Amino acid sequence: ISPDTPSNGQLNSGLPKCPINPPNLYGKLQFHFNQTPPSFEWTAQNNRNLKPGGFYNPPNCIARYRIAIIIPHRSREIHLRALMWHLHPILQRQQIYYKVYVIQQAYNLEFNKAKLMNIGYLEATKDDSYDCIVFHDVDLLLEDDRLLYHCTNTPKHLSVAIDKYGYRLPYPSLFGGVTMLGIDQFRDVNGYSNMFWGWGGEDDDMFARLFTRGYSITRPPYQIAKYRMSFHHRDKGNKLNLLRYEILSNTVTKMMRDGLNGVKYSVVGVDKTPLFTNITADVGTAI
Ligand code: UD2
Ligand code: MN
Repeated sequence: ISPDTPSNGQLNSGLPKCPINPPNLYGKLQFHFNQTPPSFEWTAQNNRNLKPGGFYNPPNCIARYRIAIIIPHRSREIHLRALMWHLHPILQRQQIYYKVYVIQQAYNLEFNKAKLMNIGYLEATKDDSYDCIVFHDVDLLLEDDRLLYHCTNTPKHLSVAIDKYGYRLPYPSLFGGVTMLGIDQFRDVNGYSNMFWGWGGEDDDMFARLFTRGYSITRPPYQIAKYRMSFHHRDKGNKLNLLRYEILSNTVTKMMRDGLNGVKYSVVGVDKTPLFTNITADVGTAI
């Protein structure tokens, strides 16, 4: 990803490229954490530079990076309101060309986070051309905006230090929470496995895929890669996946047949709200 690729339609706009280091960052962020998060409408009122569908293109300089933000979601509206309130101003200060896609699992069958992320990739790359893609848990709120959601040449694990885990990695190969991959890198590992129904394992499988294809993961320093996780119990319909270790043991042999190239889903609806493009998908069931 060359940071010098100007976004389409602005080639001859005469605007300068955005600086490598965004000039108006705040550093440590304030949290109105214990209050109920603002409504989507209130957040939209306070983010007037957004275009329908949660799209932003810096008005005064040419963005260096074009990023699709993918949020897998079901029945976490309060967390989604908090994330929209918190994240949009950060991404705008970081002068990114971006769009937020919420991939909503339809119906109440077993949750399949990884399949929603595959769907997010496929639908976003049909919608526009991006340099990289961010997969973002709905409940993670960045504590310091000096952590840049800027594309890098290697896969990046952004949520390094989370309050729930005592601000350190629970284990060295953790690749869950908030991650960023180049568009081609994600395609090169055939995306996520579609076989992880319920909680756990899909992020470890992705780590194994990247390792198998020779990618090394980079992590920003934990001093700024700090997140708070909005409180939650285990969700209904997302019980511990008892097969996760068995599926994980077959990652290397299966990865080229289980992922982007075989994901079966149907889009039930697309709603361009002011803050995000809401794609509701039927992901089917395990059998
Ligand atoms: C960890 C990982 C997460 C995922 C999960 C195992 C970190 C920081 N997070 O999170 O990435 O690997 O373990 O699957 O390492 N969700 C819904 N509705 C549901 C259930 C899940 O929207 O009913 C989404 C939502 O974006 C949520 C994410 O899936 O943040 C992960 O689910 P979780 O937050 O319950 O899992 P958690 O916190 O154990
Ligand atoms: Mn969580």
